[in-house]
Amino acid sequence: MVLIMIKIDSKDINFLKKILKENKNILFLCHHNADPDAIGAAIALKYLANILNKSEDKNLRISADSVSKLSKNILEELGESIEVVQYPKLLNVVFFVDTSSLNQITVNTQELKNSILVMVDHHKKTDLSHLCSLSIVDEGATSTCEIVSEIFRRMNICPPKDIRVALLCGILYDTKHLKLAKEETFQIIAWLIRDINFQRILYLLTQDMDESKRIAHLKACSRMEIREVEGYIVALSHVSSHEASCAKTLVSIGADISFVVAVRKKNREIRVSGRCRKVLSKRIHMGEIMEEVANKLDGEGGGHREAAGLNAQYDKGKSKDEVIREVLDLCYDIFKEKLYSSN
Ligand SMILES: [Mn+2]
Repeated sequence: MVLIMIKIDSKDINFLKKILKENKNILFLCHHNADPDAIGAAIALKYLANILNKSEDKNLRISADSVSKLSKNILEELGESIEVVQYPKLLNVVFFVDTSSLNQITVNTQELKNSILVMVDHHKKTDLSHLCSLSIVDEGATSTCEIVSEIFRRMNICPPKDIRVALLCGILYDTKHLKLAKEETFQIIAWLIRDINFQRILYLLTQDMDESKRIAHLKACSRMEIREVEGYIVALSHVSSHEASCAKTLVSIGADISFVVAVRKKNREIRVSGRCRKVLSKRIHMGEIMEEVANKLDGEGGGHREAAGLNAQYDKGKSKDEVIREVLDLCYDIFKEKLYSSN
């Protein structure tokens, strides 16, 4: 069997080994709202640093300015902790884990130049990688955890069970429970999963939806207005928060296209989120619709073919109901226009 694996330059593997062996003060930085991929990769890299460096007085830390709820569950389950702090104290070596640019972290940028910088990531490279002495970046990898697993495999080190659980969580999370997995993802999973119950990993990655989100979904449904254009079902609704998730829900339960408005009087802000089915996205582009609606509202909008949104200022001269009505009508009209012109 030919093993298809992520390609990492042997020179890079050796250089990484050298950095970890020779440095005992290392900070592993994760991006804002650190997700299971960032957390899993950082935990595993810290473990690697710990076994490669023999000093007694090591200082190996993981830090992020915020951590997602799911990541907190995983950390708790594995008995790991990370420091949640802005402007962490920088150490001799600083790793950017699952992080491609400086706007994803809160650090003292000036002080960074006193450290050896290393990047391990799977996003598109940015200028930050030029500042790094070593960047192990593979845009083709589904997750940073997949890259880190491959680093272990190439170094011939099989990490202990807890570390493999952390890596599997990251891979499962970033591949949307394997929907985005590639052949090499399965190869690396086969290598990691020995003695691990796959259902346990899936369980670690499930969480109850917030009550506020569930209520918003239900309100969006109960307030929904249904219209029809050329056989397409258009769902229009409004909530005060979670509009994106509500728009997604309306499509998932049967609409072809949905627009959900949230008027936030306090912030004097109007937000709209739109979603449509893949079939419909072959005819219209949600991002273009949102951009055009935003223009009419003097706001800003855009996005992808199937998912998009906009922000605009709320004009206090009008009542909330009036604004909601106007904005939804506008979304509907522009959608209709775009649909007709696509014929
Ligand atoms: Mn990631």
